[in-house]
Parts: sequence; C-alpha cells; structure tokens
Amino acid sequence: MTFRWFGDSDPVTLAYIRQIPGIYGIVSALYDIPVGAVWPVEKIAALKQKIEAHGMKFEVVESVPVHEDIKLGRPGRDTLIANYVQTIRNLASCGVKVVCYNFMPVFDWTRTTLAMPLPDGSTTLGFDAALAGSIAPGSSVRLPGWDISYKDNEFDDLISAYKDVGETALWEHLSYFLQAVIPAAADASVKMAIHPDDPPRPIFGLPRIVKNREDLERLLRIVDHPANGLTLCSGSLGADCHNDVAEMVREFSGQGRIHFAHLRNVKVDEEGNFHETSHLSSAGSLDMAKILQAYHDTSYEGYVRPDHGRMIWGETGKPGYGLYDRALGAVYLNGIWEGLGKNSSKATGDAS
Ligand code: DNO
Ligand code: MN
Repeated sequence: MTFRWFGDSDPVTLAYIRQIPGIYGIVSALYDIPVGAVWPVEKIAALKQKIEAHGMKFEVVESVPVHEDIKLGRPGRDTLIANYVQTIRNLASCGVKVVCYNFMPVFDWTRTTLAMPLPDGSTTLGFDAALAGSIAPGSSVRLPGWDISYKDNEFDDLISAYKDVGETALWEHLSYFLQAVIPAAADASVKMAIHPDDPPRPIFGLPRIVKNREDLERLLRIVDHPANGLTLCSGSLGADCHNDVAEMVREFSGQGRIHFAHLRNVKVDEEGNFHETSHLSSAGSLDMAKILQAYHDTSYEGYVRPDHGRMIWGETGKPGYGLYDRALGAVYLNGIWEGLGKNSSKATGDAS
C-alpha cells in the first residue's frame, strides 16, 4: 500500500502519511524539472532520503510526464526519448521499480467541477459530459478541473497541433515511444505502467487511446514484455460504465502486466457523467471487493494506492488529494485485502 505525495509544497506531510496504518511507500515525482529534461540523480536521491527518513520506501514514481512532441511525433522526439530513458536509468539507480506515465494529449485528468457538493456535506470531483462536450477545442473556455501545465498561448497552439494527429497517428507515436523506452526500462529492471485516459473517451476533439480492454490489450502487445505494463486505475476505466474493471484486473493481472493499482470508486451513468465517491463499494458504481478479489485470485504482488478522495472534515488543499478520505480509503482497502487472505484456500489450508 502506497500513498501519493506532492513534495514539500503538499499540505499533507510525510509525518502524517506515516501514521496511516499499513503504508509501505510513497509515490511521488520531481515537480520542478521541466517536461522533457533529465531528472538528475542527486535530486532523486534527496527525495528518496526524505521519504526514507519518515520510515517509508520510494519505489514508485508518478508520473514521468511524456513531452507533447513525443505524442505529436515531432522531429525533436528522439532527443526527448533519450532524455526519458536517462531519467529511467537515474531512477533505477536510486531504487525506483515502477514508473507511471500517461499518453493523454495536452490534458492529464479532466473534470468539470472540483468541488461538487455531496449530500453528506463533503465535496468531490465531478464530470458533466454535456458541459465538456459543449467546449470546442481551442475555445477560450477554461475548466477548473483539468490538469495542464501550459500557459494559455502554448495551450492553444498545442490544441491546434493535434488537429493533424488522430487516433491512428497517436498509436504510431505511442508505439515508437514504447519500442525505444521498454527495452531500456527492462535493462534497468524498471517496469513501465501506463495510466489510462481519464475520463476514458475523446475530449475536446483530442484523441484518447487508452480507454478500454481492447486498447490495453493492443498496448501490451506492441512490446510484449513485462516491463511494458499498466497502472490499472479503477476510477478512470470505471468512468465508462461499459468497462468491466474486475474482469480487466483478472485478465491483465493474470498475465503479470499490472504493476500499479489505483483504487477508487466512481458513480457513473449511461451518458458518461460521473463523480468520485468514497472508496466504499456501496457509495459508487464499482464493487471494490470484487476488484480486490480479482487481484487476490491472480496473486497480485504489485503496488497499490488509494487514488483520489473527497474533501471531508473541513480539509482544504489539492482537490482529490486531501489526507483524510484517502487515508480512510487505504484502511478500507487493506481491510478487504486482509479478509481475502484469511478466507483464501492458502490461508485456510484448503487445497480445493
Ligand atoms: C487519476 C490520477 C491521475 C494520474 C495521472 C498519471 O486517476 O491518478 O492524476 O496520476 O494521470 O499519469
Ligand atoms: Mn488514477
């Protein structure tokens, strides 16, 4: 069980995270390195040391961002890919075992609201499909809930650059990236773990290619090696009610290709609207016990973290990444996992 931490500027401290029962490690990144530049060993080592001083491990990075020129297949991509590979080597030299990344054009996750009120007085991240659908690519509308690190002018340029890059080209650019990066990652004993698109559908006219079982299958076959793996995010994939998350876990964990499990619950409808809920199964549309059962049945030994949480108990801070609800999630998930262990044939000695 791990917990995401955004570095010294994160209002949630390592000292507090340590007090959550059952936390093994911290998931973090270097946030002051420009996208595309090599992460220096000294900075990685300093981060590791800080985390270890609080009694936790640093074995998972989320994320090493992929430069837009790689996703766009622009001429400069070879240098950027060489930098990416060097970053992987540097991370490996500091003991990092899994690197999470994503291949979403321009945006990381997108929400139409960051503070949707729930009946219990908490607030959560929400997505209104009609509202998102009404925004034309390149229009001046800005949403509160999208994770981008571009200035407005760069942002508009990027959106127009993607006019010539549809799904087919994006797949080609992802293949090119994987064919260069996976052998180097394998060589450094690092497992790459792509995060699915969130939400799992095209938005603002931009292509999205990591949205469902077929996409994951296709991706894994591009370089059919364990170093080419998945961050299976239940909440991202679960935002499409046609995705059977437990079934995907069973299939891909069974193949040893899930290296990082993001666990959270969402309440979804047929139109593609959704909001995030507490981790509890009854609070949302996903059966968390069934999902964990699938991990357990396939002897999953990878890393796990509670993904986003609601804002509860008056907490303020980075939406989705407060302390309290994520801590409740970690404990709830650990509880299910402990129960599965005690009920399994291994634990009871039942050979059937
Ligand atoms: C959404 C979150 C994301 C994720 C990045 C990974 O479900 O987990 O912020 O961290 O997309 O690159
Ligand atoms: Mn996630």
